[in-house]
Amino acid sequence: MPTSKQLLTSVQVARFVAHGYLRLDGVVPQEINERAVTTLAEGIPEVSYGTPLSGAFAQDTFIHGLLALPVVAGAVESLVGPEPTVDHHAVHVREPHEGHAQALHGDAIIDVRPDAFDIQLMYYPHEVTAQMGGTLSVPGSHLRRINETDIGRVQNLRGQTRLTCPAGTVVLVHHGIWHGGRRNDTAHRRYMYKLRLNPTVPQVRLWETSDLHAQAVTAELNTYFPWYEQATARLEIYNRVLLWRALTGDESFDVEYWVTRVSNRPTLRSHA
Ligand SMILES: O=C(O)CCC(=O)C(=O)O
Repeated sequence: MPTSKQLLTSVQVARFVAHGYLRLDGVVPQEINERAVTTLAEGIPEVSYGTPLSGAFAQDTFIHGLLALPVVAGAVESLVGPEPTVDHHAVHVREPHEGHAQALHGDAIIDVRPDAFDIQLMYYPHEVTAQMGGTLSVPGSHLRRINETDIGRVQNLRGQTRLTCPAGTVVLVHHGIWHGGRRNDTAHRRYMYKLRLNPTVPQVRLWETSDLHAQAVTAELNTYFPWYEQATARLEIYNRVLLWRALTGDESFDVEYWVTRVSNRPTLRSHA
């Protein structure tokens, strides 16, 4: 197993910017998964808002082991930098035969920061099957800003994904993603551990950037999702370009002409 952290590539970060999440299937060893299930059932330690991540969790906790995995450490650092702080963490349970699903929502209040985002690490220590109430999320929804359960009455959207995954799966999501726990129709509790992290450094080129100008980067940023109407997708592409400009520091980057067109302010350039 590699021991140094594995930073993301530009294509992977562009995919995160377009989809609003990054999936790492089955990356956590079974030994950590087993400790996690025990801890999640018993309760997790309290952590104050704003605690530096490096000192937040004792070495003997499953959380420390999870975050030390090179693939997890590298993905986290690529998105929020080397020394993020803990916003909060929580255990999310879908109870056996609970009978209802959680409403679709975005976490916390409307958040329109153009040049920063938080990530939420969602960790599933056991297998999640289709009947177990996996987290529903809507790819590409994270930049269509909403306030908490504003979209709660929406039951289904084309292209939504309902997570099924092997034990030891980690999903890193942009704070704005629309999501909700689904109904658990099995006789077993479904656990998910969620950790929100705040960046403390500018989120500029924090990943492995050798492929920064690859055509695949633009292709990722130009992804359309089924829930967009053809015309409204343009707003999503526009917002992604703004985020990509912030993440790369490249103020000239565009997809087609979406941002360049509406940035044109001849009056501000005029010396007349
Ligand atoms: O339990 C789940 O699958 C999702 C729960 C969640 O993310 C939330 O309550 O914000």
